[in-house]
This record gives sequence, C-alpha cells and structure tokens, in this order.
Amino acid sequence: MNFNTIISEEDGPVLIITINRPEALNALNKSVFDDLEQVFGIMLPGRKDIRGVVITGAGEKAFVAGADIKEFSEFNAEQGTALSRRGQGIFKLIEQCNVPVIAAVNGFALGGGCELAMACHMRIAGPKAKFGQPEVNLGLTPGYAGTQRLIQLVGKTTGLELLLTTRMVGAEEAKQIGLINQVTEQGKEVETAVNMLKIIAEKAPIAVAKTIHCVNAYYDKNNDGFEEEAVQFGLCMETEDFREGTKAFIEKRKPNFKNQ
Ligand code: CO8
Repeated sequence: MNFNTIISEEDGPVLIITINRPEALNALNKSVFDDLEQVFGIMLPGRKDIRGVVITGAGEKAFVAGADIKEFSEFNAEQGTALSRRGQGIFKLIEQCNVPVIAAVNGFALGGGCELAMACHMRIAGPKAKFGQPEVNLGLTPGYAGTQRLIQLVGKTTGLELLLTTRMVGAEEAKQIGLINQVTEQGKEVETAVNMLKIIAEKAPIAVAKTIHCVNAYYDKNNDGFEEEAVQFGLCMETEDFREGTKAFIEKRKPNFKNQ
C-alpha cells in the first residue's frame, strides 16, 4: 500500500504508523486522513496477522498539533461540517478497530491531535507530551469528537475546564486525570506501546476484539452494553480459541490460539 503522509512499519505482530509531516508538527490534512482511512478501513481488515497498532508522530516535537489550520481557514459551514464528519468517521474506524490501538505521544497532542489520541484505545506518553483542546482560541468548537471523548475519559468537570480554558496538561497530569494510561521515558513511547501490544497479542484474538466491541457499546446510545456483553460472551464459546484456552488451563500449559 502506498502512503503519502504516514510511514508504516511492522514489529512482529504490531503495526507502527508514524504521521510524517514534521514541518507542520504532523498536522492532520486531507492526505493524512486518506492514509489513515486506507490503513484502518482497507489494510487492517485484510491482515489477520496484525494484532495491535501504534500511532505516533514524526520528529521530537509533536505527536499531532491539530487539524491543519491552513487547510480549513477559508471554509464555510457546509465544508466545515463535512470535514468534521469525515474526521469523526475515520476516528471511529480507529475506535472500532478489532485490534488494540495505542497512541504513543511524544510531544504536542493538540486539537485534532488530542482527539486522535483519545480515539485510540490507550495512550502512552513521554514527559514532554502536552495535551490540549485549543479550538476556542480559533473561534471553533472541537470538530473530531473532542467534546465527547474528553468528557468520557476525564469527566465533565475537568473536561469542560480544559475545553473552555484551553489549558494544556503535561504527561503527569494527564495520567492523574485519566487521560492517558502511562508515562514512560522520553523516546521510549513507541517501544512501551509495542511491548504492551505484544502482551495483548498472546491473548485470544477474537475475545480481545469482542472485549473492545463491548466496551465501545457502553458509549453507544443505540446499544445496550450489558446485552451486547451477554451475546458476545456466548459467541466466544463457539470459538476454537475458547476450547483451546480452557483446555490449556486444565492441562497446565500455555494456550496456542489460532484466531478461530
Ligand atoms: N496546522 C497547520 N500548521 C501547523 C499547525 C496546525 N495545527 N501547528 C503547527 N503548524 C506549523 C506552523 O504553522 C509552523 O509552520 P511554518 O514553519 O511554516 O510557519 C510549524 O508547524 C511549526 O510550528 P510553530 O513555529 O508554531 O512551533 P512552536 O514551537 O512555536 O509552537 C505550537 C508549537 C504551540 C504547537 C504551535 O504550533 C501551535 O499553537 N499550533 C497550533 C495548535 C492548534 O491550535 N491546534 C488545533 C488546531 S484546530 C483543530 O485541531 C480542530 C480539529 C477539528 C477540525 C474540524 C475541521 C472542520
């Protein structure tokens, strides 16, 4: 697959996606969205061997410093709504991905960058990371679901404060408020994320996918997460991996899952 603005590498079962526009602090433009859509909409559904994804930003300064302001500065309402829907749709593909996706945040994660990190299932950051939603400084609301996911992650009280004051939070505070999972050493963000994904890659893949699906159902207003869990739990029992997992436990050995 050919990409213009991302670099795609593999480390065993883990795909590492680097957003590669360091001259613009990896700002999200149309080309980045096209590339992310190819990865999450086309490539990953056809690659059963990939068991986790890391998203990071090129260079030492930024994960992603937001949507590309230069690209939308002349937009009208119709164009703005269309772009917002497109970004939200691509971030939903990430959130609904069958394998875990971790944002490895090495610097600024602002606006659309913070929204991208929040659409991932987990976030690992180095000490130089800075998270923020500065949209109201530009006369905008967040457009890629920042008003929804920030509140889900940190609650309405802290979320509204950050959205309205635009105050940036560092890695330690982000961990404290529940925005990220872990603070790691500077420069080790990707490695830490890959290691976590390699641990998850040893688990039963269908059960991992269904667990992500059930957690997402909690936030889906059209779905009953409790019922969804009961159904998915039952479906797991029809998988070969369920037989293997329980058999391996009884035989006191490591399971050999086949994603079936
Ligand atoms: N878009 C486009 N270019 C950017 C962006 C961006 N978001 N951020 C940085 N750049 C560019 C700069 O213009 C600069 O380019 P050049 O060298 O050609 O002038 C280069 O990256 C380096 O940036 P700085 O010189 O500004 O670097 P500093 O270290 O001085 O500052 C900051 C770093 C603080 C991160 C600063 O760059 C900044 O404030 N950036 C903008 C942050 C921001 O406001 N982000 C939110 C954008 S809006 C958004 O994300 C809304 C999402 C929903 C959109 C829905 C659309 C309809």
